[in-house]
Amino acid sequence: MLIAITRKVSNSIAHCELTHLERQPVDLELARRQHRQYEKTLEGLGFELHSLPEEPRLPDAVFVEDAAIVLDECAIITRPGAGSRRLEVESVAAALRPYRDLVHIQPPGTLDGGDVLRVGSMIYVGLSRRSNSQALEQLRAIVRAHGYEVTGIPVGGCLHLKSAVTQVAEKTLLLNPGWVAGKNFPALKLVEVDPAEPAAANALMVGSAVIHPAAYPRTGERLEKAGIRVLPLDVSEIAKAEGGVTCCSLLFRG
Ligand code: CIR
Repeated sequence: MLIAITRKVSNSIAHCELTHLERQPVDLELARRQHRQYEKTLEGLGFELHSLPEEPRLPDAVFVEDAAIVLDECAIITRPGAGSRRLEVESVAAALRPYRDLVHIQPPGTLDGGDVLRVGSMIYVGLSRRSNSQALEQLRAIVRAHGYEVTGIPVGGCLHLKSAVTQVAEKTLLLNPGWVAGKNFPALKLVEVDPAEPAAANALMVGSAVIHPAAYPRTGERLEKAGIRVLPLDVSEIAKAEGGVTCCSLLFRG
């Protein structure tokens, strides 16, 4: 059974954390409609949806990806780098508990799920403003027994590693070479974002297709040319909160 954990958009999303973007008004109703469409797309792709209730006092709580890393063998509950986001993890942990043994990142480690890219048995961890080397070492110790190799990747110019690079097919990554160096991934094929669309590297791989923001059609074309089926979604309001399509779900086999 394929499971998707999501969480409804908070009515306080206008007070979200922003690092690289100027604050712009978020249309809350539109954000909720776009998020519902995202959830429906996942349902249409065969995921059983666990849509958590809104957390009105946690503006960024819709971005459930940052609260956990779900592997086949266990789930790692993060300690988000932004203090305002630390309370998001407990409800995500509760939702994951029926499916996985849970292990928690401990202080002084900080880790956002958006900085964790798993490709097969490789786990790449972005060393960003949100995620530090103490958390990387903890993660390495947790997953070693399960056969994963953990590598730190310097990230600059964007929020998370997965703002800069995501997996779009078994051996293919979509990447913005200005934010993360392609040489970090020598064994993988790379598709670069269109230079006019620097924020287009965040795609959500779902089976043989990817969910990708409709705002980045040129990069969408590059993906199609590489033989990847693209499902464009309008996520304009989520993007104003510096979120992408991976951030809004945790996808795993139940
Ligand atoms: C934040 O700055 O934490 C949120 N406004 C956006 C988080 C996006 N999450 C992600 O890319 N995984």
